[in-house]
Formats: sequence, structure tokens, C-alpha cells
Amino acid sequence: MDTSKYICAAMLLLATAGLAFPGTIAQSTAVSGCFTDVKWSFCYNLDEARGQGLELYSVSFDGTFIFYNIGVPFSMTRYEGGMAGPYKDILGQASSTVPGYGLGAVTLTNADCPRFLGSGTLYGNNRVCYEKLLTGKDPRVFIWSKFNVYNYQFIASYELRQDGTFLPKVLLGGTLADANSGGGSTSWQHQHYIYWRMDIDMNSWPNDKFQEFTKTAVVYSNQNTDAACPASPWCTLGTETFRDRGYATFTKWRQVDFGATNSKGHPKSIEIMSDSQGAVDPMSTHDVWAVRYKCQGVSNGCEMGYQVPANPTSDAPINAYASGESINGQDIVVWYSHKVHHEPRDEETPTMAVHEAGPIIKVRNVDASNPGQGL
Ligand SMILES: [Cu+2]
Repeated sequence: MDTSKYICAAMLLLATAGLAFPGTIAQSTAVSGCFTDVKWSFCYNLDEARGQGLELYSVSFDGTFIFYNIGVPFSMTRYEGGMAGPYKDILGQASSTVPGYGLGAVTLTNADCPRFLGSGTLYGNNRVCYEKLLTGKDPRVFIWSKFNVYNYQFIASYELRQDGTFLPKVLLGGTLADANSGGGSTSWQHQHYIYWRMDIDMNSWPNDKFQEFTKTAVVYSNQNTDAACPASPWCTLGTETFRDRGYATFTKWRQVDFGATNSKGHPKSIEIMSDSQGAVDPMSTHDVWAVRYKCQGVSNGCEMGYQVPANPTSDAPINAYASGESINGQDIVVWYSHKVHHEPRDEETPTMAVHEAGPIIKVRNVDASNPGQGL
């Protein structure tokens, strides 16, 4: 077991604003802090040197540790007809070649926060908005930051609900314009590909397995066994792999710890569903990858998002990383690609309609009954 990882995590739980994430390049702009609300406890980290947007780390639900950290290492944008790019866009990391690009997280005002709920508070030198709704049938919190990416603004957000739903989202907005048009429907059609990196440590990582669900004709699914694929609807993928969503088979995935069970004896897991808008293509070649943890993912050559070039042709470096190492009972990192097609309209002037991306993630069997209050 990589105990140094958890020593760092323990230190971070004690962290206050201004301390940098472990392993990161020290930078004065890094801020962090921690919250506990609606059964979730978690910390945020905003560090422009890491370029992962707003990261959450040490995320637990009802006392069960789930995410070591989660962030958005990069996105890609591809214009139809090869009009420009394709580009690799990083949330909050300044570019050495494009002036004004990626200026870092935007300083928010009280008029910006709240955005999603009725009330919010600014943290992290006014670059993080935290919003709470603690009453009613669907208690939840939002935490988010805003980033400049060329002409556009991206919001990196997380919605955490008391029923165990965890929704990472990137919202894209701003002024729609390209080098060749006045905006609106004369702007180039394009695709956004947003990538999340999730270092999931279900009740800490030893015993963790990565499983895939495939709908079959069986009446009752076998939900609680560790069987190698394709033995049962839920089955274990024991080596590094990339996977594609199958609409006909309702494909979904989970990281599960068979050594950590709830009072019904069922293994605790976190379930990941794709909400991507398009199929895999030559640029974004798969939907989900499960690979073995190598490092915090903060330096060149460390894991794979950083090896995707500035003008990428595809996400091939991620595929190259998924080279068949064992992930059976190992420290697993899950990557998720979300594909969005943007068809610009005249109505999107002067500012475009927000387009959204993000997986649907749900805590599964951490509690023995529904942790939410129902509909
Ligand atoms: Cu767009």
C-alpha cells in the first residue's frame, strides 16, 4: 500500500487556505479548504499550477472514504472542417503561447455567488463559491469556480446530494466568436471533449475492483460477487482497460470494495454512468478508462492527460497508458470523457447558451437504506 498517499491526505485534512496540494508545484495562488454537509465531507483545492480546474479531495460519504481526488486535467475542442485547432484547453492554467489565455480562476463577486441555489458564500480568495440547500426533500450543496479559456468561461462545479448523488460538471459559456465570423450561426460547429480524472479509493484502495454492468435477459442481476467478465451482469475487469458505453446494454461502471460491506452484507461502491452526448470518435476514442495509479498527475509524463499535446489529434496517450497492468485490488484511477456537440445559433449572441458536460455518479450500498429522504 502506498501509505505516503494517505499521510498526505491526513495532512490535507488539517490544511487551511494557502497550503498547496501534495506533490504540486508550489504556487502562491493555491487555496484549499474543507466542508461537511448533507452526509458528504470533502476538501477543495484550487491550484493553477496543477491545471485541473477545481479539484475535490478526501471525499467521504456517511463516513466511507470515496475519492482521493477528482479534477479535470484537460479538455479538447475540435472544429468542423478543420477551421482551427484542434485545441487542448486546460482550466485555469496560463498558456505560454496565447496571450490572455487561461488566466486562472476568476475572482467572483457576491453577484456571482450563489449561482445554483438560493444562498452562497465565497471562499478561497473569492475564487470558490459554496452553496447549500439543507432543507426540504433534496438537501444538496454546490461548489464551483470559474475559469477563462480564451474568449470563453468554463465553470468547474460539483453538486453533492444527500441521497449519495455526486455530479461533477463543466459548464461552458461566454462570448461565442471565432476568427472568421460575427458569431451566432456563422460560428463554426465544434465538439468539446471534457476529461475527468478520478482517483477513487473506496474505503481506501486495497481490495478495490473495477466492474462493468451489462444488461442481460436474466430476471435478477447478480450484484454482489467478484466474478471475472463476462460471467455476470456485474463483472470484474482485472487489468487496465478502456470501455465504451453501450446504449443497448445500459452499460455502467463501478469501483467496488468487496472487503467493505454495509449492514446488509453488500459491498460498498461508487457507480459511474456516462451522460455523454455522442459516440466515441477518432478524437475522443473511448468513454471510460480504468488504470493503475502512478502519481498525483501533476508533472509532465506522470500519467497520461499531460501527454496529450496542445494541438491534439486524439486522446491516444490515455489509451497507451492503459497497457494491461493489473487493477485487481489495486489503487485504481478512472478517466471519463464527455463529448458535446455545439451547434451555434444566432440566438447565442452576445453570449452563448451554457452547454454542460459531466458524468452521473452515485454512491451505492454505502448505507443499508436510502440515505435521501425520497421523492
Ligand atoms: Cu461550444
